[in-house]
Amino acid sequence: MKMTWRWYGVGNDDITLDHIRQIPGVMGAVWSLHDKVAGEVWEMERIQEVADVLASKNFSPAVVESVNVHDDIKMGLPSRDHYIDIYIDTIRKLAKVGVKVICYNFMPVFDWTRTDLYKEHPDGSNALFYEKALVEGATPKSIVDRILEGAGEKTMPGWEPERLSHLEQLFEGYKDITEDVLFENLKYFLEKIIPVCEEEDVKMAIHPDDPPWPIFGLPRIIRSREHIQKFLSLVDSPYNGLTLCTGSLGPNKLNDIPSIIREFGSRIHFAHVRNVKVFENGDFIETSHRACDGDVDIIEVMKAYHDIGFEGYMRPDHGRHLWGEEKNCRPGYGLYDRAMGVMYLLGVWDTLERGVK
Ligand SMILES: [Mn+2]
Repeated sequence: MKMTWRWYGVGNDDITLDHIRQIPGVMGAVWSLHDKVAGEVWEMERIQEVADVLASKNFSPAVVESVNVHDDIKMGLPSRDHYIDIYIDTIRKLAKVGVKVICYNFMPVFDWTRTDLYKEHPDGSNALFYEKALVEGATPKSIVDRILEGAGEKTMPGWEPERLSHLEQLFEGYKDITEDVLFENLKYFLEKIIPVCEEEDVKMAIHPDDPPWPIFGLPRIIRSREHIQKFLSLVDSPYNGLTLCTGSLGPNKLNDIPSIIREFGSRIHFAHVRNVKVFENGDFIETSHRACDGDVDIIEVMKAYHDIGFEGYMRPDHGRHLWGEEKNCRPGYGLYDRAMGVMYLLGVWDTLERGVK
């Protein structure tokens, strides 16, 4: 297992590479060109620039999260071929600097969705929170406003104000897209890109839907064992793989994550490890990584990875915001709780390595 850390780039993240290299065991920075919108060309000079900065601090550039997929590809519009060509161009360029895994998602309109960015825990820390009834009774626009207002000046992946300003148009575009059609459009995309990935030795790793159920009538197709199995069979190549996110699958308690890891382990290229506490009414809040703090048994998750001999990349996913850091950090991406998360995950891992059961 190779431990990594999501980093938003020079001038775009208060947590610097110098901070990150003091966290034990972190070998790579998970990066992206965060100013690029879906479908935009990634210039080689920009890619090289990030690779050089990472190399200067001894970090691997092997994981990119994300290269976003244009809505025309998800909707299956005639213009998709143009955007797929651009995607292929980006894959080839990223391969040149040593990128081995690209994380992406295929969620229509909304990426991850929450109702509160800073919900307080009893201990005074705060974290991302999802209130089920509120989303069920809300309009998409009101959730967008709520999230963007909460984020203030910070840009957040998946929540680009420009794109979301065309909300009605986006919903109109998806109105006839069922789960089956979305799967077909994903298959079309994969059939074009996976041969290129095989040639370039870059593995694609789809991120599950977060939360793992349909919202606002939009289809969501990566949210259970059955969906994952269907997804992997769309194109049966090791290069068509998963980002297994415990925090995304976790809010549905029917998802047995350790058994999903054991079943599909060889296709998991990137592990997001995060804990969530799920309430009886379906609400959930993100917690520390410690197994007993939430409903995802992180120890069993790590044991499953250890048992399958997982050699892919891992990162602590979101963390809580501690000691007032929410004033400066991106929601979910503070320093302290994620750093403690790394130590917890490595603590469990190191113990397993010693054979202590
Ligand atoms: Mn994740």
